[in-house]
Amino acid sequence: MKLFCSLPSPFARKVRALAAEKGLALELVEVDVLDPASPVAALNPLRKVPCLVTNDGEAWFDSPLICEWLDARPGPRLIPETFDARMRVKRIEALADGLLDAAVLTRLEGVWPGRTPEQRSTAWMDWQWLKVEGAIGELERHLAARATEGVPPAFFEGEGVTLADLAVASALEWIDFRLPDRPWRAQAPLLATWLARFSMRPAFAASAPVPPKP
Ligand SMILES: N[C@@H](CCC(=O)N[C@@H](CS)C(=O)NCC(=O)O)C(=O)O
Repeated sequence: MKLFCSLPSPFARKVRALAAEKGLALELVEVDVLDPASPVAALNPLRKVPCLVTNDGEAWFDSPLICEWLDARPGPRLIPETFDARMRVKRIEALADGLLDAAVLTRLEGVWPGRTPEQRSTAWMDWQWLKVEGAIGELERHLAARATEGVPPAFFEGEGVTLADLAVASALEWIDFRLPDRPWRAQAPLLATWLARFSMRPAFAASAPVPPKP
C-alpha cells in the first residue's frame, strides 16, 4: 500500500498514526501538492493528500475514508463498530479535520506562492482562525465533561485509543509546527494536558513533523 503524502501533512499524519496503531506497513510517497505536475492529480482530482493506493491499484481519498479502509484491515479497531460509539468518534474526527481545514487555509493565505503580499488578507486569516478557536473550545468542553477532579481522560472517547485521539492530536501538533505564533493552550488547558500525555504514545510520536534543517 502506498500513501501519497507530504511528511508534515496533518491529515496524512492521522492516517499514518492509524496504520501504526494497527501494525500496518505503508510505503510513503512524498509529493508536492502545490506543484501542478504532481502525480497526485492523476490519483485524486481534488489534488490533495493524503491519497492511498492499494495493492490492487485503487486510489482512495480523503483521510476519513482512508482511515475507514485501513481500519477494516486486520489489527485493533480504531473506529468502533457499534453505531453510537462510531458516530461519537467520527464527530470528534470531523471537528478536528474541520479545525485543520481552517488552520491550513490560515497558513496558505500567508504562504501560497500564487498571491502577492498585497493580495494576502489578514481579515480572511482571522475569519478562519475564529473557526479554529471555536473547535478548540468545543474539544476543551468535551474533555471537561469527561474529566475527573480536573484531570482530563487519557482518550477522547471510550477507554482506549481511537481515531478521535489521532485526529485531534495530529491537528494540534500541526498548529504548533506550522503556526507557532497562534497559541491555543491558554484557551484550552485540559486539551494541552491531554496532548502532552497523548503525544508521547509511540505509534503517534513516530510521525511527528520534522522541522527543515536551517
Ligand atoms: N479533507 C481532506 C483534506 C486534505 C488536505 O487539505 N490536504 C492538504 C495538505 S495538508 C492539501 O493537499 N492541500 C493542497 C491543496 O489544497 O491544494 C482530507 O481529509 O484528506
